This record gives sequence, structure tokens and C-alpha cells, in this order.
Amino acid sequence: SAELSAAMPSNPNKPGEYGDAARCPVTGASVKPADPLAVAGTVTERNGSPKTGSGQPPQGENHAGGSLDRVRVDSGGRALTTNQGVPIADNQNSLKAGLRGPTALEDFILREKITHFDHERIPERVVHARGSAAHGYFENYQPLGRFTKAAPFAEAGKRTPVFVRFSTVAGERGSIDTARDVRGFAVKFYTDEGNWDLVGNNIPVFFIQDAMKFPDLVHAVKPEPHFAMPQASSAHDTYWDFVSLTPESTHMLLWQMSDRAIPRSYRTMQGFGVHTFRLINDQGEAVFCKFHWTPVAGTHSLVWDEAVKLGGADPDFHRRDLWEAIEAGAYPEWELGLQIFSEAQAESFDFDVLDATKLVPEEMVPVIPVGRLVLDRNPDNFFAETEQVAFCTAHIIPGIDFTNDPLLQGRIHSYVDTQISRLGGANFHEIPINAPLAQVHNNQRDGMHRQGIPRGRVAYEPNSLGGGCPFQAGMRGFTSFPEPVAEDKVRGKPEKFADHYSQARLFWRSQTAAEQQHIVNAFRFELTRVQVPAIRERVVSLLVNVDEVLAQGVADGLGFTLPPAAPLVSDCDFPVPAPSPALSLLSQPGDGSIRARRVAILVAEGVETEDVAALYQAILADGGVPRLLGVRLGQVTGNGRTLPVEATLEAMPAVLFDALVIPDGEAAIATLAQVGNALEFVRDQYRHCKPILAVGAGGRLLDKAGIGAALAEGATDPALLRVSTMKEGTKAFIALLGKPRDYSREVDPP
Ligand code: HDE
Repeated sequence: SAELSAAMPSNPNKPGEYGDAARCPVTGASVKPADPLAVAGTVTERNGSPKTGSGQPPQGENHAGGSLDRVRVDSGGRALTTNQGVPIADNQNSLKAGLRGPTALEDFILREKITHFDHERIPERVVHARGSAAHGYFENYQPLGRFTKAAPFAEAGKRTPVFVRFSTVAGERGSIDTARDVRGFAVKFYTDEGNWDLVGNNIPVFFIQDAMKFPDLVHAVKPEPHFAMPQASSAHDTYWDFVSLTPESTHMLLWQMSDRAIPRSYRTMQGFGVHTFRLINDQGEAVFCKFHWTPVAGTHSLVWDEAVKLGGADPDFHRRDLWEAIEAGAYPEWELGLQIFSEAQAESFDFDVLDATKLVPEEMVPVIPVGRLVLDRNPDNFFAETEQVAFCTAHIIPGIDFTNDPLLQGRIHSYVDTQISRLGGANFHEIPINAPLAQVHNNQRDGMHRQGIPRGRVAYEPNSLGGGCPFQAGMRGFTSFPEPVAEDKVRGKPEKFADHYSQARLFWRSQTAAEQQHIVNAFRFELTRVQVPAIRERVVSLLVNVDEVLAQGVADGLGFTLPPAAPLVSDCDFPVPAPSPALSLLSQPGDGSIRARRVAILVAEGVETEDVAALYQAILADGGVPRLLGVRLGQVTGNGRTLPVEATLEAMPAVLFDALVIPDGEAAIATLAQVGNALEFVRDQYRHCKPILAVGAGGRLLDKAGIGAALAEGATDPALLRVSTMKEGTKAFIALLGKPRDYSREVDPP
């Protein structure tokens, strides 16, 4: 075991806590947090206490900003204290009047402990409550000054620290990761000129066009209010009732029913800013821009049967995957791409770029790669960082600006507003994870939980008593793009917003046959759960406007004849763009690397241990994650060495692995062939279209599971390697492991 694990990679950013060093921690050592005052220079105090405040404040330092080291706490080698720093002698017993007597009201230690506990919870996010996050950096490729003066894009190679949170939308904080749902992809850039939050999703369009409809959408998709069911699922009446009456949702529904909504990992999904934004250069010239994040590992998704089983096998599947990849040093990485276009170009489009239910096809405006995002450090504390981070679309910096997208306009208000109740007041920007690295100087004062201690008697501007400080930055500061506006005040929508179907059709036509089938199956699943037949039919009548094959497939799955098309809200003939291959998940196969891919190697007494050890090392060497799975924990021996069983078939079922190896070994295969879990494991790997390597006698386990027979009927299966020696199959297997799944063996139902 030590031999195998010695080769396991670990994260050099956390050497003391993870990897080899963590196996024998230094006892009693404590890490002193950095002294913030020491950084800014020595402070002279009358009585030597930095708390009395008689010294000079650290000039030019942002009290709230700086590295998180400032607030990290490590209790190694320390005694327990109260929140007031008073040492605690006994943490087992409350203070009583006699050993069998009542507890004393004066037990301030008990009361402090219980009171704090009573108030430990804060409200979860109204949407996107379930999430996971990591630290990292954005690295810019080339100066983008021609388009924007935004600080992260100023120089080649410039790195801006980021904190990124991924999330599901509908489920509560403790809900499963693999629900069919949109994923949030929120990036906080701690730039030189303040925080910029790009709060996006893994799908480039949205359900609705106007912020006015957001509370309705969310009320419809969340658990139904009378009985609080279902959790983390859109497969219920109120959701489909709402969207069936909201034709503008149709395009998004196709994305939501596609495999995008069941990603394999946060590491393998795209991200999008969704709205059209503006970039502004230092001449004040503006262009429109759409933001795209593309995973270096490629876009990979689960299949539905697998997602459902994962909900039980590991509800934290995506959280664990992100955490483990970073701990292992397989840092997740994305490339940032921009679609840049002028206002004149936008006017020539058949759709409105202010409509968030539309995307700009890459064939019309190419995606230019401008930098990369790398996540290389896990948070120290989930609550302090991941839960308290507050992303706000209002957080933009000079060089970036909003457009009039009516969905974006509503978001500018919503995010700041929601943090005030979620985080308990207007000073949430002072919570360390939210504090900018850039300095904060203004005359905003007081409020709940204020951290900073502003000095002096001036809290207004203009002033003379404070020397006019802090002063307006003028041209160096944020200036909004001076877009001319002269219109009547109205409630309504521009005409092109009435096109609800042409891009839905574009998306459908751009999918491969397997992806189309998955979309049909997803509609069938969700609408089968819907109880009211009229709602099912209304949804299908929307789909008739998209594509008859799609609508017919769904209607067949639900057992009714095709209803008439839903009425159109506009007589305009909106042209459908030519199919865009970039909209297929399979267009982003990734770099072929097997980093962080999980491989199950089935072992039992008598397995060919030399083969297994060699394969294990080969997978590790390429950054993959092999695991030896057996019937029970313990050890197995075979030809030459003893191997540890790292996990069991019962505790770690097939859905937790990307690929399967069945090594040679007559006795081992004879044992496994008697075990229900082993046969089910093999079947699941097969039906979920994952690569399988079966060596020598291992092939017999395929036969026993009924897979050999399927192949005998003449089918060829490039992802199923049945070889006589491990050596023969290793290279081809590792190559398969780095590729997207091949859906050609898929059958429905599984
Ligand atoms: Fe959000 N959204 N949203 N949203 N959203 C929130 O803010 C809202 C929308 C997105 O990891 C809330 O801090 C409105 C689009 C992400 O912390 C809330 C509208 C997109 C996250 C809110 C939208 C998003 C949120 C809940 C329509 C993709 C999680 C808690 C006008 C571009 C951020 C919070 C995180 C979270 C409001 C639509 C993405 C209530 C009103 C479109 C990734 O403020």
C-alpha cells in the first residue's frame, strides 16, 4: 500500500495538510497568523498593546483586504478559550449547584457555547444554495487594451486571483450534486481596480427574458409550497406548468433537457456569462462581448441512469471530485474566450443581443481565447469561504459595463440586495472572502458587524477638514458608457424577443443523434412525472414549433398523439441559422489527458498481481486515479505480491468510476462471478458507455454479466477491450480513458 500510495500526487500548495506530510502531522505545532501591523510597519504604542489604538494606522492599507492569511486560525498546540480569549478549564461539564443540582445561570462558558451554536445557521441562497468553490487565478494571454481597459486584461501573463463557486440551482444546501439542473459558474476576480464578479451558468441562454419573471420561475421550479416536494428536481407539475405557458423558455428547455444538465464534473463543463456585456477601452470606445469558459479537460457529461444512481452512491459527487482533483494537484483549468462584436454588427443579427434566451452562434462571431483560469487551492473552511462568498453582478470594474438586457438589469439589483439578508447586513463586503484586494476608501459608515475603524471626524465629501480625502478618481475611476437614451417609458419587449423557436431549432439541429435521443428521453422522464395531462400536451405543443421529430419522439414516449403547435406570438418569419457544431458537447473532446479520471480495478484472491501493479502505476503516472476494488476490505495475493483492497464493490459502486479493468486470474474471476455486486458493476459500466478492459480470464466476467453475448451478435465495440495480456491492452485502454464516451453501445432503457 505504501509503495502504491507513495506515487500519488499531492497539492504542493498545502504540503503540511495533505499528501504525504499529512500522514504524519507534527504534533503540537501551531501556525501563527501573520501580524497585519508588522506588514505595514511598526506601530508605537504607549503600553505596548496594539489594541489601544494610540499609534498611527497603517497608511494606505485596506483594513479589510489583503491575503486571507490575516484571518486564518490554526489551533494546533493551543488551549481552548472562550470567545473572549479566556482559557477554559473544563469543556465536559456545566456549572451546577451540587453534582445532582440545577445548572447555574452564571455559567457564562456554557451559555456562550450554546448561544453561539443556536445561531450557527444563516439563510441559504434563494437559488444556487448547493455549491462548491475553490481558489485560483486567471492568467491573461495578451494585452487587450484595444478593447478594454479592465485590469485583468492589461498585460501578457498577468495573474489575477479568483475565487470560483459552482452550484446547482433548484436544490437546497444539502441536496444531491447530480440533479438534472443548470449549474452556476460564478467567478470573483480580485483585480487591482476592485472586485469583478462574472456570475454565469454552464448554459449560454436563460429561461426568461425579463427580470420581472424570475420569482415566478423560481417559485415554479422549487419544491411545491404545500408539501415541499420534490427536492432538487424540475420533474413536477408546477415547473412544467409555468414553462409550458412561457414559450420564451423553449430554447433553454432544450439545453436543460440535454446532457449539459448532468455534467460529469464541474471540471468538465463550460461556463457562460449569458448576457451581452460591454467592453470599454481607455479611449471610451465600446464593443459588445459574450464570455465563454471552456474546460481544458473537455466537456463530459453523465448519462441519466448514472446520475440517478449517483444521487444515492455519493450525493457529494461533484463536490468531492473538485476537492480531490485539487488536492491531487490535477488543477482544473478553463480557457476564457470572448465573442467581440460591434453595435452595428449586433443590429444586423436576426435576433436581439439584449435577449438572454438567444446566443450568438460561433459561426457568426468567433470565440477568441484570451486567458486561462486555474483552480489550485481548496478553501480552508466551507462556511467562511464558500458559504459566505457574495457574488453580485453589480460588481464590475473600469473597462467593463452592462448592457440593457432586461434580465441583467434586474440582476444588478438582486444580488446585492439578497446578500443583505443572507449575510446579515450591509457590511458583507468586509467578510474576508468578499473583501477586495484593492483599497476601500469612502464615507459609508456603521451598520451591523462593521469591521473597519475609520479614523477622524470627516465622513462626507466634499470636505476641507480631511484635506478633501477620499477624493473622486475622475477619469481614473469607473465611468458608465454614455449610451444615448431617448425613449418613452413603457412596459414591453422589442419585436425580436418574440422569436421563441428559431434558436431552439438551431440547438436541436446542432446535436448528434445520441444527444438528440438523450433530450427526448429527458423530456419523457420529466413529463412522465408530471401528473396533469394538459401540461404534458402543452409542452409538446411548444416542441412542435421546434422540430417535429423531437415533438413526435416525446409524444410517443408519453403515449399520446402529436398535439397541434402552440400559437406563435408573432407573424414575423424568423430565419433559423445553419447548424452550429460548437453547440454539441462532443465538439469539445478535451486534451485527451486522463488527469483525475477514476478507474476501478476489480481484484480477488488469485488475481494477477504483477499485472495489476503495473497498470496501477501506469494510470497514476498519467495523473489518473486507480482504485483496487474487492468484495471485502483487506488484502489479496496472487502471483508475486500482496495488494491492498482499497474499497469495496458495495461501498463504491460502478457509477463512481470512469472506467473498469477486469484483470486476469482464474481463481479471482471464479470468485467475482459469484458476487452479485460484481456483475452489477460490470453491467453498469457497460450500459453507461464507459471503457472496459478485460484481460484473459477477466473476459469471462463479461460473459457472466451478459455482455459477451451482446457482442457475439456481431456488434463491434471500440470501448470494450478484450485482450489476452495486460500489456497488450494497457496503452489502448489509457487512450480510451482520455476520450469522451462513445454512446454507440447505448440502449434505452439501459
Ligand atoms: Fe442568479 N441569483 N438571478 N442568475 N445566480 C442568485 O444571488 C437572480 C440568473 C447565478 O455561487 C442569487 O447570492 C435574478 C442568470 C449564479 O453564490 C439571487 C435573476 C444567471 C448564482 C439571484 C437571475 C444566474 C446566482 C441567490 C434574473 C446566469 C450563484 C443567492 C433577473 C447568467 C452565485 C445570491 C453563487 C444566485 C437572482 C438570473 C446565475 C437571488 C433576479 C441569468 C451562478 O440574487
